[in-house]
Amino acid sequence: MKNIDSYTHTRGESVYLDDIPTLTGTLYGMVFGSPLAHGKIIHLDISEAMVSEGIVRILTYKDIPGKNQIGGIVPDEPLMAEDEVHYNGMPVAFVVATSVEAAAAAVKKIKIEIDPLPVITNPRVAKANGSLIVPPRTFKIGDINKAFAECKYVIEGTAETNGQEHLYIETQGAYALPAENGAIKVYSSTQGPTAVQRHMADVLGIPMHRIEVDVTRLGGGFGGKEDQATPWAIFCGLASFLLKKPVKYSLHRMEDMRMTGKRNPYTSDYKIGLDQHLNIIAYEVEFYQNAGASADLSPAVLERTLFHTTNSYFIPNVTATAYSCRTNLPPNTAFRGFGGPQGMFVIESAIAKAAEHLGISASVIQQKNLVKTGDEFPYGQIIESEAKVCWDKLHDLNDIKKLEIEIADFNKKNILYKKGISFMPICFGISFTKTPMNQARALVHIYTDGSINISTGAVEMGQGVNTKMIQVAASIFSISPDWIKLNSTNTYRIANTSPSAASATADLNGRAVQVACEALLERLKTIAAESLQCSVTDVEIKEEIIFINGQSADMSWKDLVMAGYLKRISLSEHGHYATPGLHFDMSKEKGHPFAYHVFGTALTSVTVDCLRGTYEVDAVQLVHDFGTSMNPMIDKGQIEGGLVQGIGWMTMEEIVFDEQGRLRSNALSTYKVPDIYSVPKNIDIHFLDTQNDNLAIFKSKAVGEPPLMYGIGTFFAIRNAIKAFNPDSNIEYAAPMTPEKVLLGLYNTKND
Ligand code: LUZ
Ligand code: MOS
Repeated sequence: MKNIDSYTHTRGESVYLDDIPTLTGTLYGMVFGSPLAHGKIIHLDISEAMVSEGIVRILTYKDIPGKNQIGGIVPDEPLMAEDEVHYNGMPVAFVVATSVEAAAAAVKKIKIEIDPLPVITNPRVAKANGSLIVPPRTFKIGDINKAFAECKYVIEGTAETNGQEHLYIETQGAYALPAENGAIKVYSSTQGPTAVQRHMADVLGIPMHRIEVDVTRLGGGFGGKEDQATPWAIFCGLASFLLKKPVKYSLHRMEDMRMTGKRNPYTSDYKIGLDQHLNIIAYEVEFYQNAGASADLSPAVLERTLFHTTNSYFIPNVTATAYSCRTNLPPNTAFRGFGGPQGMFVIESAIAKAAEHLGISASVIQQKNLVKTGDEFPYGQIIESEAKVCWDKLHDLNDIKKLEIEIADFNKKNILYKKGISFMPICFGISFTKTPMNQARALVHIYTDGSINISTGAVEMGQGVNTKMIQVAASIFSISPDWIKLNSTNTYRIANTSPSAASATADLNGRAVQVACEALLERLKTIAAESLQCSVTDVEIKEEIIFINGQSADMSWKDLVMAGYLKRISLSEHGHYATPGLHFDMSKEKGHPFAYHVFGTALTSVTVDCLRGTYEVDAVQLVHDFGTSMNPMIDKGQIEGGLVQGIGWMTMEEIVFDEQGRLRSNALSTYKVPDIYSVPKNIDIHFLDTQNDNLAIFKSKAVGEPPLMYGIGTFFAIRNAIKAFNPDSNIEYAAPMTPEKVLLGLYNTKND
């Protein structure tokens, strides 16, 4: 089935926040953000702004009727600054005017006097100052001290990954409308409608039942709208609530880049130990997460880093400790992979460094240590592994020996171009790491003409989840998808939604749709059995026709639905699903947090221009564990997009904050993301079809986040090419591998 959005997307008819027709009298808001990263507010002067043309009102924290607090995990984040600012861009006031231009002009006239305080941007400095968001956590298995004593090789090092700008095509935004009796309706570009509803209720001081959040679709989220869509919606909601007018705010790209958090940068120290057979028997790691100025989702991101400490490998003795460090940057947040990629980069760096030390290819160590079914991860879950199958299939598809000879040959013949390859196995746990979040609901209405309308908690953000929901219902009823319409995501129809995140949206909401549809199907079959005088178990629907014991009856889907209505049965159902079998005990840091894991392996080859430091990704070939894909076209799109986004994070995307905590890479002229010229020249995706039972919807494994981590392979392929040019290069294990860094690495040596 084609993505149901492709028709309106290609015609420009899909409705995003900014396409919602505005009502007469709509006002436009804009945030005034702190010009400094840290300090005490001495005086806020809005007098000049207040007399600016078109100005209606300027809101500060003093106008908040409820709580000035939007922290999701830790209550450490005010909606608007009170007496201190903690990052450059932190909201201080919200200007409401009759037009976007008037709001922008007034924002420029606001003056603020701030007594500056020291600015910390480095997580290690924050840790040294004792400035942590939450207490550190340690995951442990075996006994590393004993194991290190038995190792033949012990290698230590440091690895770093920078942040990443989400760069959803649609920036953050919201449109709030006053409703009767002090209720609010808000259109929000959010992955988490319930998060918006819950925090808005707190800020306005009203119950959640008066807040209707509605989401048609997003122009991308990537985690950036899991928690951080909330403040903009509340600003509009607050202004609308106080002024009884519709209020809209759609952020300019530069406002969005400056004021929102990004992927958490990490800096980490590791020690890896191998025995004489190259088994990794000990691994010790300390992660320093740059959380930014408040907790946001960072404690949960930190947890997912710990869960992915060993990537796709079995290591019997591990101690991993993670620190969430408070700095004066915008609060960092969810980003596709959610801490997993950051943890996986460290173990891959450790393996690469060990291989370099031993003078062998990293793939020898990687292959030797792949996790097997029955192995235990440091957090106690026993694995069902497809790691080796993926690795082996990739090797079956390629003559690696021949490829290595060809590359060595190329590198010998070419002085100024060098090629490098790498393997990148991935293993990603599917489920929210917070067990209670693994639940979802769906509301299915069948109308008397046989057509169906479905609401779920899933937010469509380009990932094709709505198409998959329709596929679930169409296949259970055995009717054409044309009968089924997916509704917007709305907190009045579906309550207490988990955000569309963690790669789990199609699984959780698809299962809820399945529960509802199966209940309706049973009910309809009973009606068919009654009117056709047979037993329920004899009834089957096949392509909109009712069959009795394999014989076509003179009854269509539509007839059956009408018969059900006339018999006064309910043609509506609310399905609830909660992933079974999940548990995790934080006091022991052990349990079974994931429904299942997704595996795969990528082979990346690159060519580096050793005069310029530029590079091209020649090819990425990968074998990916889809389970049984319910929509290969959509899933392939997710793999391609995730891979390229991962390559961007690892190579050209460079976030730069200066020492004052000011974002210097604050526009698309200074922040480079992959374009059509920089994507791999060839992407070759092989489906590993596994029939094994799993908890995925229709056994079609989650596909949203895992492919991003294939991009990590590009870093190591480029590194190998640099080493082919200059074996003494001192290039560090620090992403992104920008052309600038490559150039330095090509000509630096260990003695520099
Ligand atoms: N969000 C979240 C996520 O709240 N919990 C998670 O475990 C998660 N994992 C990936 C992406 N978003
Ligand atoms: Mo996400 S990082 O699954 O919002």
